Amino acid sequence: MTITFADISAQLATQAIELPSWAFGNSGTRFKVFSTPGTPRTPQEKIADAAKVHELTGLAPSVALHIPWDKVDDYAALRAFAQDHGVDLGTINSNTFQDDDYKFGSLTHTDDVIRQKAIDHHFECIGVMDATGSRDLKIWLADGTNYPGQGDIRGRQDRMADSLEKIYARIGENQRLVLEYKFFEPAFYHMDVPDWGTSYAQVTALGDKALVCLDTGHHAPGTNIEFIVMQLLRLGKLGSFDFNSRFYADDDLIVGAADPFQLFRIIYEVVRGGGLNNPDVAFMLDQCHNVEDKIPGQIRSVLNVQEMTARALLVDGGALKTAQDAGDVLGANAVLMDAFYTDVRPDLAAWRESRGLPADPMKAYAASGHLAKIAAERVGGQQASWGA
Ligand code: LRH
Ligand code: MN
Ligand code: MN
Repeated sequence: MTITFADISAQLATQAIELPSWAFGNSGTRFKVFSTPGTPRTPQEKIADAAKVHELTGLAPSVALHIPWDKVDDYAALRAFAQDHGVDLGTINSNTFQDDDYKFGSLTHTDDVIRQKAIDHHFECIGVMDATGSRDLKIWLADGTNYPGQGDIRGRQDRMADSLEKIYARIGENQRLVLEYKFFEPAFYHMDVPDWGTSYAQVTALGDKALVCLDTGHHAPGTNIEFIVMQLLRLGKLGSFDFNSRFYADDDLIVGAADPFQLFRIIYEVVRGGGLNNPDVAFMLDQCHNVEDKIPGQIRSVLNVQEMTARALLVDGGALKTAQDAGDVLGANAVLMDAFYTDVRPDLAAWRESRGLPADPMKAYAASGHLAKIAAERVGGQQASWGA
């Protein structure tokens, strides 16, 4: 049975992708951070920009915060501000990678005073979650070593387990802890959470409210990411995605820009594994916009995810299974490729219009004059992250 766009539109209607506040700040490389006109100066302005993306796409109803980048005095007021703008506050990201004390580690540190400082930071983040109504605490650790022998890699694992246990004990009834992995950088010899297996082992030891976060940019070149997606869903431990694109390393480029086919394959496994529109799996972006405008960059990103979701939903599962069971290698592959090569853009444009959204959100934003307006209003925007 061929699947048509009409068959999948209901599933598209409930899709939600969380935007990172830091995507709206200035960013660059270690060589240069570029600034763009209209860059937000405050967490409130970042939230307002995220709300703009949601207004034009209907796809981005929440914003993730990074603490301390988005530190404010009154988080309940920030939540009210977000809701007034039509979005919610989402995942709270901790940050133990910009303090001199963490040069040799944070949750893995050998010095109990520093390790406790890192644990306390996570307690503070849980306090923020209580005020914002956020469900997820996302932990990504820069911890690792640069040289063989520099650290006791097993001892570091044990200290991390102990630190995570203390943090997990404070996680509320309706809250979760997600542990993100990354195979290298900033540490080059070893990272303390380099891969999904380590994250899985650590969160499994904690309990049901601890899950894995998969950042698509955090794998070695050639890694079969959709296989990891399948496995984590199968194990009930895929908590969230950080979507972005990479060519070489942790490039944080627009999701779907470098390899749309990979994004399609990932989302196909999400659909196959029951992860789509499943509140247990958070879809987030984790991106920076170094040379392109940020609001259109985020609009493009959520549209890319939507487009590949539509294509993945068009895979004819019945025909695929028949071909697989018959050992029809090329037939099975063709079923997948037929869906991938389907141009869903005209159907999505018409569907958006039928829901009161602009047919082409990119064009609508460009025509809106919003960028010129914020450029005139905002002077001296903030850097996204490093060195903020
Ligand atoms: C680390 C990472 C992590 C951070 C974000 C800014 O590379 O992906 O998610 O919180 O970048
Ligand atoms: Mn990430
Ligand atoms: Mn990253």
